[in-house]
Amino acid sequence: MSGYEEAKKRYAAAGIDTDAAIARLKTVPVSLHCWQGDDVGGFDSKDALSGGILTTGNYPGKATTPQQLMQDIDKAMSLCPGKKKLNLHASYAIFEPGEFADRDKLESKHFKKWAEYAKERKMGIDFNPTFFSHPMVKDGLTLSSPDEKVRRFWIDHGRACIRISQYFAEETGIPCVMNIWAGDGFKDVPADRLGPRMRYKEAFEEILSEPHDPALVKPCVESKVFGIGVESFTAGSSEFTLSFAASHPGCLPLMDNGHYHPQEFVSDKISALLCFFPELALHITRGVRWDSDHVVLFEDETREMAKEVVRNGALDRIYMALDFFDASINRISAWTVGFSSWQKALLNALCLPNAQLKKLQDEGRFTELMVMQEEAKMLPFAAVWERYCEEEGVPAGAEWLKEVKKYENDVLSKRG
Ligand code: RNT
Ligand code: ZN
Repeated sequence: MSGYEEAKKRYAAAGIDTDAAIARLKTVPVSLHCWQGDDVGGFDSKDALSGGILTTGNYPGKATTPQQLMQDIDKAMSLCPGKKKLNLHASYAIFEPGEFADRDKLESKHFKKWAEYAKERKMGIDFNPTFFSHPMVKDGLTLSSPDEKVRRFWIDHGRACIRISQYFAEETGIPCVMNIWAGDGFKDVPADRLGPRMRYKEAFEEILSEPHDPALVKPCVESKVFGIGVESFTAGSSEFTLSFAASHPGCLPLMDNGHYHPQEFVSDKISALLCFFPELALHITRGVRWDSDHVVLFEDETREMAKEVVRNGALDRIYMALDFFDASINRISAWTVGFSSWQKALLNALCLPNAQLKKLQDEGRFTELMVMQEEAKMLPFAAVWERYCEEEGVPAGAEWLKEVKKYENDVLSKRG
């Protein structure tokens, strides 16, 4: 008997159908973020990364052109099992030689190559306006700036992005999740907190007033507790974005698990939001001591978040995207480990006796609940994962690292 057949029997004895779990996972899209490939650089500006986020490290071989980035994404995706979606930022617009459009003037034609790329691969696209790394970020503010010209520029950018999101959805036939995150805030104690937040609110409303089909474009608002250089105040705090989404039908809250106090857990917040929102969105990351955006690993909180998505029956209500950027390691490996870790977490959650565990809880049998939850950790999950990878035609285990090394030798090391 193969390792998988043996494992399948063990799971079946616990009431779990691993074939069904694998089949289900194959239908669930997860968005892979383009920005791990070039340290959030983008193609539209030479400005250094700013806006409260930061990459550290200088591993050689990063993509500097659209062709390189597409080639690298292809490589990473070929090593990851599962259904993919591509997550783009507006700063990844592709201009013809001599052409340029500033962010407030972006059009769908500047993303035609990405739409074609995604269509050829039968993927959907998610999109993000880019409210950072740009000279129009004034005193750390964009949509909440007291300067009317600054605000106008960024509102126009947001509206342009709604049109581009609609274009992506129409081209690919798959809804486009458009996430609004701006790092607007203050380094030191502000004298006025309400003013910036009211301006931010009104700016969001103007952006959302751009005509779009709510079945095709899913606008989200992402909160954050603080950023580097804006430690004292963030306009888009958790209360702000949640209240905004709750009071603006069609707008989804987006939780990034790096954006809360270290003892707050997004795994606990998912069910709270599911009580009120028909749909929500996640940025899956790994914060080490702060919102450091380390590569996602198959660790406790990752697993717990996936469990909450799966056992609440919310795989179709939660848009899942990865969000990390580590410039200190091979970027293809970073993508592969991060994407695969979330795949593992979802598969693991699908292979747990969720209904039985819930029953134990409801019957107040907490001793058995603890014992059974611990026992479930010992099921032969590796064999199920390997079968999933095999069916998806990707190398399981560290086999894929050999391919990355070869790619590094043949392609990445030849980049200037
Ligand atoms: C920043 C937010 C945001 C960005 C991306 C690049 O703290 O997490 O989602 O990481 O938009
Ligand atoms: Zn994020």
